[in-house]
Amino acid sequence: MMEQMLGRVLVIVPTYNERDNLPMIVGRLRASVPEAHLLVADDNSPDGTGEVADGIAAEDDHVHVLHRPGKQGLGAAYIASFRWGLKEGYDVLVEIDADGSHQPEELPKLLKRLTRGADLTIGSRWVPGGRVVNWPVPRELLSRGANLYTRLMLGMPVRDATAGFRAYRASTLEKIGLDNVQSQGYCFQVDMTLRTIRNGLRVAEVPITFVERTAGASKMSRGVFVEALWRVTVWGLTGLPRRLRRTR
Ligand SMILES: Nc1nc2c(ncn2[C@@H]2O[C@H](COP(=O)(O)OP(=O)(O)OP(=O)(O)O)[C@@H](O)[C@H]2O)c(=O)[nH]1
Ligand SMILES: [Mg+2]
Repeated sequence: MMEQMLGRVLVIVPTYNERDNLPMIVGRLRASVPEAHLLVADDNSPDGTGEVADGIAAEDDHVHVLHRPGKQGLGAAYIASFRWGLKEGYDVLVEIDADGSHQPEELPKLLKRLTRGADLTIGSRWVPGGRVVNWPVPRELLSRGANLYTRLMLGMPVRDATAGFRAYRASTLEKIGLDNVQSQGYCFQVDMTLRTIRNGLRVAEVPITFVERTAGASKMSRGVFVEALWRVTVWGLTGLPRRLRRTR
């Protein structure tokens, strides 16, 4: 019913060395949103995740694989996947991590919110009802602090702009345009949120329970964090005249 209202849904799963997690996440997605198609976007993982994905796709016509030549960052993997999905005519494009942090069982909630008048829905840790399981206090403080800084610098009414569990309408991606998106990592998520809002589109946050990965290694690095910090600062400062004009 809900999927009839939304049209065709593509769930994009970016992977880099997620061999132990991929079969689990694909199985849970197929159970939770049976009509949706999946696209695994693998950056030629040295651990053979790409071959694992090919094996799954060979057995299941709802699963597709986009092989990329090497590790080029999360943003680049998503941009290439969005282009693939738009060309194939999907109506909704979903982002979800492969490591189990985002629970496929919560995806219907995000999709449902899209049908109730949103152009982008974000699975949010930092709205009432949102939770994080198994995070040490410093990690939580870092995420909360980064989101507070982002909100203040950019003047966006979004509590979890760095979140990577999202559902976009195809029309949203078409309107904001995918050319000139340079950001990677967390910054990619902030960048896309800002572009959505600046195009006058509606962003809705839905509370989720985020579960820290139990298998495989993190790809979060100091570089990813520093990129987000300096880009948000630059956007904040260059956007300041516009915000001042608006409040006057
Ligand atoms: N294709 C592709 N996927 C990536 C790249 N970097 C990260 N990923 C995937 O993006 C998702 C998020 O990366 P994580 O390493 O879990 O980052 P994180 O959630 O901030 O870090 P943890 O909390 O430690 O898990 C995972 O599914 C990764 O496999 C990349 O360069 N290319
Ligand atoms: Mg993760």
